[in-house]
Amino acid sequence: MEYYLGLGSNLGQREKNLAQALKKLKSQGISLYKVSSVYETQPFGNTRQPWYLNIVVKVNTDLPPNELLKKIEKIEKDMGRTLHGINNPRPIDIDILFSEGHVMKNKNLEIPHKELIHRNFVLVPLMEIAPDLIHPVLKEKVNRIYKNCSDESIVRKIKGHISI
Ligand code: PH2
Ligand code: MG
Ligand code: MG
Repeated sequence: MEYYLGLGSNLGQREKNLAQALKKLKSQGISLYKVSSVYETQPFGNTRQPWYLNIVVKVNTDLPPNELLKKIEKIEKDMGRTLHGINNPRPIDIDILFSEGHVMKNKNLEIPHKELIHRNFVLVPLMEIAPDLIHPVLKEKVNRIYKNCSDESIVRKIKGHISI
C-alpha cells in the first residue's frame, strides 16, 4: 500500500531527527518512494514554540493503516518524544496524511488527515511531490486544495534533499 506521511521536528537537531526517522522507517521495511525537499516552517497553532523542519514522503509497505500507525508511534517514542498535543515541541512527529485513496476513521486514526487541508507546512511539500494527488473525500487535487488554503504561515525551502 502507498501512503503519504508528513514528518516534522522542532526540537534538538531537526534535520538529523528527520533523517533518523526516515532511516527507522526504512529499517522497518517501509520503502521510501519520494522524499520532498526540507522546509523550514513557522509553527502553526501554538506560535510560541520553535520553528519546524517539515518534509513529506511517499512510502510503500504491506502494513495496514493501524499497523503502520503502531510502527510510527514506536519510532516517535524511541526518538524521545514524550509530550503529546499540538502545543508541545517534539523531536519528531510523523503523521499519516493519505493512504492510496482510502478513507477511514476510528478513535486512533483518521485518513486522510483531517487538518492537512489547512496547513501550508504539509501542503507546500506535498505540492512538490504530489500536486495531482486527489483527496478522496474532497475529490480535489492537492494543487487546488493548496490554492484554496488560507493559511498564511511561512514555509521556506532550505534544502533540496535530505541525506539519510
Ligand atoms: N505540527 C503540529 C502543530 N504545528 N507547525 C509546523 N510548522 N509544523 C508542524 O509539523 C506542526 C506545526 C502538530 O503536529
Ligand atoms: Mg502533526
Ligand atoms: Mg502526530
